[in-house]
Amino acid sequence: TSESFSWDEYLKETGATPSPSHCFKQSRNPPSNDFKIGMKLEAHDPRNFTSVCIATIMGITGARLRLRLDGSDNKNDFWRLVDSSDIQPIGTCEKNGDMLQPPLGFRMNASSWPMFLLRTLSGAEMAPSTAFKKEPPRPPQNSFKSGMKLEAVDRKNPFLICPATIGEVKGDEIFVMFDGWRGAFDYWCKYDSRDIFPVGWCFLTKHSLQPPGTSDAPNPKKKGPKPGSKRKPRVVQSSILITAPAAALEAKFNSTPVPKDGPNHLNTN
Ligand code: MLY
Repeated sequence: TSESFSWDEYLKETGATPSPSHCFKQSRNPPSNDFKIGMKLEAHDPRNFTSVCIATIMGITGARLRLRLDGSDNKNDFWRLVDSSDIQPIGTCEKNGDMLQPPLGFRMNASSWPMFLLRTLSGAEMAPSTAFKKEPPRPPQNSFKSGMKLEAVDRKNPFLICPATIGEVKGDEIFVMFDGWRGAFDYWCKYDSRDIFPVGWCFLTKHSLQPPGTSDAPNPKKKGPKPGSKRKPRVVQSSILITAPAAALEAKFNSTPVPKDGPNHLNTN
């Protein structure tokens, strides 16, 4: 269960190191969540980012808000950190000389938007500007290293934050691998994504943390390298290794490129 998951024990078990906090575009001491369910604010429409819409807070979880765009359905809720630059107090849009837009998939006829807006805002409890926190600066460079642990939003189930491992680093991107889920939920993202957090973030912000999955948990019967041991090279036993020149071997074994240390080969145990 999630209550029994302990990073301390898990890090010992896996012999892994946590990603240093300076790797993340997250506040070193996490912001408090001063919002309340039912409050309204302005948010960029995640499905149409140039639109600023009215959103209602449907839930509060750690330093995150569960948001629903007014006039949208209940199938497109999304989550934002309290220090996200995607959210702002009501009135910000108008102050900037912009217009509030209906969400993509507005339930009603577009012509009813002005009246809908008026009604949705009248008597609404507006989130106070003090609840919005400044977005932390982005780290100057990608300092993640393959094998480092972190906590990451499961983008297929974005209400969940789970233990994960950096599988690969490529330029400004990192491959986030969910521990124990055999790759089904893994994704590439920018190193400065707001969906990734240092080990301990959930504990500090009182957000629930999922335990790792069990599909590739350590299994003594499973063949393969023991946790912490180096992977054995693949074709060492072949007799032609002794006689064939290096160039011929290259041609024979490298004709179909296999990504070295690619995410599908990495054992997270
Ligand atoms: N019941 C869903 C949820 C999986 C969640 C995986 N996350 C935690 C990486 C499923 O099994 O598909």
